[in-house]
Amino acid sequence: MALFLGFDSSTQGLTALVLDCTGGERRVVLERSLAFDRDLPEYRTRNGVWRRGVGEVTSSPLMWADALGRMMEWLASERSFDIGGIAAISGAAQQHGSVFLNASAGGVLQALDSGNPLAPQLARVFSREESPVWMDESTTPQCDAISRALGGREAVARLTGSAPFERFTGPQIRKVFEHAPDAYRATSRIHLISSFLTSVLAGRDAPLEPGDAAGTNLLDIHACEWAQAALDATAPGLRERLPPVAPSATVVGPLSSYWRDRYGFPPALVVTWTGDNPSALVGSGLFSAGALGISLGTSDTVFGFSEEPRPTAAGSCHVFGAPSGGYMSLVCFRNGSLAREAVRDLYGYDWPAFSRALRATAAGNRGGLMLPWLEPEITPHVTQPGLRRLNLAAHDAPANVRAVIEAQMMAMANHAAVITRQRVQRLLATGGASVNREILQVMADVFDAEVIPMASGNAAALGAALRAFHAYEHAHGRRLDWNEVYDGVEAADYAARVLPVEGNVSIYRDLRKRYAEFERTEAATTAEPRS
Ligand code: ADP
Ligand code: XUL
Repeated sequence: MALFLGFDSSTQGLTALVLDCTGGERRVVLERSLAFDRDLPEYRTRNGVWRRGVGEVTSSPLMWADALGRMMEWLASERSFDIGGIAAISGAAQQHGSVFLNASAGGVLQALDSGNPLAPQLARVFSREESPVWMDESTTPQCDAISRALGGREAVARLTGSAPFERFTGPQIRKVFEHAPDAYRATSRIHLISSFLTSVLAGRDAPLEPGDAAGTNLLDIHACEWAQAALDATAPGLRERLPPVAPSATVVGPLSSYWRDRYGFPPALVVTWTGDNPSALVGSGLFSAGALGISLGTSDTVFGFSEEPRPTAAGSCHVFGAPSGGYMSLVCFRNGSLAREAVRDLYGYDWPAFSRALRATAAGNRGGLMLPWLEPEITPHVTQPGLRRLNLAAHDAPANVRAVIEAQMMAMANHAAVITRQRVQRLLATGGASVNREILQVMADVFDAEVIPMASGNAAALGAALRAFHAYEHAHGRRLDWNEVYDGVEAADYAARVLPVEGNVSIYRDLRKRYAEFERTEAATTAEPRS
């Protein structure tokens, strides 16, 4: 039996997915999630995070490791499959967040005591108990300083694949260096969440791979190595604090003896984790340009594969390494699921009522528009949040439901136009909200493209299991082409595909321009300009 275990450590929870690849099969045999707020209440997170000072959003690295430990324990107790068949393990994690470890971490990870639970043993390895996450907006001064040191936003984008962004790891590290110099001095290793969790499984310090490493503003996107000029512009002594960058298919080692002795896991190969978006690219089977992926999770993201990096400082498009080789372009929206939930809750709806409201209202919403910036927005850059309406009565509940979804889809379609010059005819939808057909109908109509929902809803976890499989084969001398890796995966649910309705498409063609204008005017009056 050849089983491959993929994790997705996302903003609000952790998912595990087991893929059976025995004899040419690619069958998902198990998928299970836990939610941080509900299942690990002692960490007191809300939607998986802590909101601190102005724009500061952090979470607990100990909680992420603890959740992984609990999931491993649950997998070991699960009787529907044999953990002895697990050949390799990989994962995906929310991007950009940084984990600051002190000098004791390496030794502790190597010598974990299998007689005791994980979390108490890890409690003292952090030089900072809180990790900034991708929702953090507090580093505009650091972005500006890095930008100045490297010759402007355009120059940073050309070098690292992205202009400096508040949530990216480099600006976050610079802030720690400036505001907590003692903690910075006490830090021997700064991991991304992905490489931290890889290290916890392998019991040794893991490298980063080019997908997630590109979310730092520190990687030379062309050479796939740390860019010395960017390191110098960020903080002193940074190179020795960062993990090395290795190819995406790197096997870090066997699962450490802690997991084998405590729970009876086999010495499965641990493969470098990547970011949730690069992993979703793989899980969506996007190995060439053409279709786009859309993830409707805590963040909403639009992404596509590209052979060449085409970084631009205009807008919010990022270039990351694609784990399958080549590159990916991505645009990220902060007001995703939590904005949909906020509007849903404002009108006392549940999801079925939310969907009924979408069905009961007409495309174009009779010209009513909303800017759903309940939190500061990444795309476009908005620092002063607030829900804004145009030709839309606040008391009209169904129209407001339609307005939030139309706004999100029009923003995605407008801003994602930079990803590809071709007309996009197919969208692969994943993430928690992709189960909602009414939302997918608006997506299809706004993009004028067919929308295929992913069968599992979690392309990132599937991508992780596929990366584990690919690296395992590679390690055994079988260099599988990515299309061979993916062949047989029933990832996309073609039976549930949603087609655009011609009459609606033409309505959105016009409305998208009006939305862009409304967005431009409001963003200009509410965002502090970046230098
Ligand atoms: P992440 O991985 O970013 O933590 P998920 O992709 O798991 O998030 O998505 C979780 C979100 O899915 C929830 O916050 C919820 O808003 C959304 N969701 C779940 N069911 C529905 C539904 N029927 N319609 C719309 N959104 C939904
Ligand atoms: C991407 C981004 C988010 C996080 C959380 O740049 O910030 O999508 O990866 O999912």
